[in-house]
Amino acid sequence: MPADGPQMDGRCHPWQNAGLSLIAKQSVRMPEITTKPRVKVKPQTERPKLYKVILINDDFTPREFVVTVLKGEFKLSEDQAHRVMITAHQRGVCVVAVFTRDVAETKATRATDAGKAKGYPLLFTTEPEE
Ligand code: TYC
Repeated sequence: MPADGPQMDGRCHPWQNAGLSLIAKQSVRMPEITTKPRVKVKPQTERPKLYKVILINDDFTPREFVVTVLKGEFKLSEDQAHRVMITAHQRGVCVVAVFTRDVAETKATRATDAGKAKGYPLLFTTEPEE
């Protein structure tokens, strides 16, 4: 291999190129670089994990109070709140709504505390969505 000039295929070592004048450098062809295009593009924004707020039935909290809490804390209509309450009453539990973790935990705590303030064992829990 020659010590002071481009190789036969036009490529050269950096230290060979460094000694050339500016004009000469501009005329030196750099090797063509081919890159494989990325096939899969990672989404820029990941969706946050969601958590269910679950209403648990008990034998003591008045139905109308459960409906009032559901309307106040979860912004359900009278009809939606009544359906959720009846479902929990009949089946033991009912999913109220899904939120990000912080919001779900805050609402579940506030709704549970509203029952506690009245001496009721009303309970809302949270669990992650599949
Ligand atoms: N089971 C209660 C009653 O008969 C009403 C009730 C419904 C309480 C749903 C809690 O999550 C509940 N008074």
